[in-house]
Amino acid sequence: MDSKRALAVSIISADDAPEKIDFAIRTALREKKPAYIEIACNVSGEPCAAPGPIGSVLTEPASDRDTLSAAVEAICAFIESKQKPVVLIGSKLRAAGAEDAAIRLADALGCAVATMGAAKSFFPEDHPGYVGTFWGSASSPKVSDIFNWSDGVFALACIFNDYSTEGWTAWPKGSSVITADKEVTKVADASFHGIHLPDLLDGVAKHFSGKAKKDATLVEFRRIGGGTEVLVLEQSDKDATLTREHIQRALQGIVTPETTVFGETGDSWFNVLRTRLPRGARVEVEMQWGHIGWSVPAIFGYAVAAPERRNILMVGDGSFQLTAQEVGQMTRRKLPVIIFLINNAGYTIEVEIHDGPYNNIKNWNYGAVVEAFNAEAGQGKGLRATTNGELDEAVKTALEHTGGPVLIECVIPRDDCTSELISWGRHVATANARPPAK
Ligand code: TPU
Ligand code: MG
Repeated sequence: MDSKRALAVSIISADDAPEKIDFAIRTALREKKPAYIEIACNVSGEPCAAPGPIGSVLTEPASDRDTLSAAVEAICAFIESKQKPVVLIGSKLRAAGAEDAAIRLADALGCAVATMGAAKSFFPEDHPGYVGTFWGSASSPKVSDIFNWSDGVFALACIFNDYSTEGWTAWPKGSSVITADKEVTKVADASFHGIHLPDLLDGVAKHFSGKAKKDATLVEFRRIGGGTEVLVLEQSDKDATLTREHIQRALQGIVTPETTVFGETGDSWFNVLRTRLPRGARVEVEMQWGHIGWSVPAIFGYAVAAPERRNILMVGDGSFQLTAQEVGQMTRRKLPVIIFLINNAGYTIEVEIHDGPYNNIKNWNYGAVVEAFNAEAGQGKGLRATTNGELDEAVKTALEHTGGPVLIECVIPRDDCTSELISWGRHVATANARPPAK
């Protein structure tokens, strides 16, 4: 069930309204996906049967015990048979309610744990087993080496598609990989349904706790120098032309445990992935479809629901132009979202995949756009930085500002991007250029 919505129901009579509405709400809660309820306007005011206790909507059926113990046994036998296992965390872990159980599993196994790009922040980065992002050549330093060396991958709630496998070049599959998900767990030829992921992970953790750690991948990761790289924090020249690296440094400097960072499709993905997260900090990215323009309305909704957090958006100029009007909503709701708008004069991610004149966009005065939304009473603020010093000043202003969003237009050259973007872009371009399968 990887579609965008769980289901849709249509209510055309009051008689079956309670049943259909309960079904839709129950499914939305279980699947952690939207459910649509359509109510015909000529029945919307009609009386219907009173609902029963809420428990019937909220209670989850328990894991099937026999299936659970068979799956746990199969996974434990798989891991026992491996000398160099690793755990890979995927983006469906949170919807499966298994973030805490994954920590207990990692504690029990003691092996290296990596997150996929789309699962950034779904596992604590200060955990001793955490090694960084696994994403082919866009992986954190040394992580890809450890995955290549490993003889067994335990893939938790992962989505493997062209983006997340870097154009199918970094796709853990085959007999040395087991996958466990909200819907199905697969070990070799066996598949198991009807179990909750936290129950499964706890079963495996229980088996391994107190035994000798399966920590070869973590020991080797440290041996080859993994996890030692630090973002250089020394001051850059204040008057120098603004660079991507300095923007990254500025972002890193304001990420607290109460911060949520949204990263839009584009080089913003890779900048956000490079950010070190203290425990509690969250990241939201949308790598399933990578549809540009997602992030501005997404962080608006998030900030309405969690105004107490420091909500930061990093978005490219191209993506921003699709949904810029949602900043007006932030202004209306007085939400102090901080927006790093990366103005690199076009679609740089596409430049790196396949360049052409279609990657150019009309430049905007982005700060003025935000101020235009203020009209009579809004308190949105637009700032512009072309040097390192100007960005530092703008960030200070943004942190102090209340009562509305602050957008900082960060002007950088078109080709100033992360090394991950150019190498990932190359791999995806190669995959996209394959002739169609017959
Ligand atoms: O950092 P940078 O310059 O790559 O980001 P920016 O400026 O936001 O540009 C993003 C360019 C981009 C496009 C045009 N990334 N993917 N696409 C293809 C695309 C087109 N339309 C939608 C809805 N989603 C897409 N991913
Ligand atoms: Mg751009």
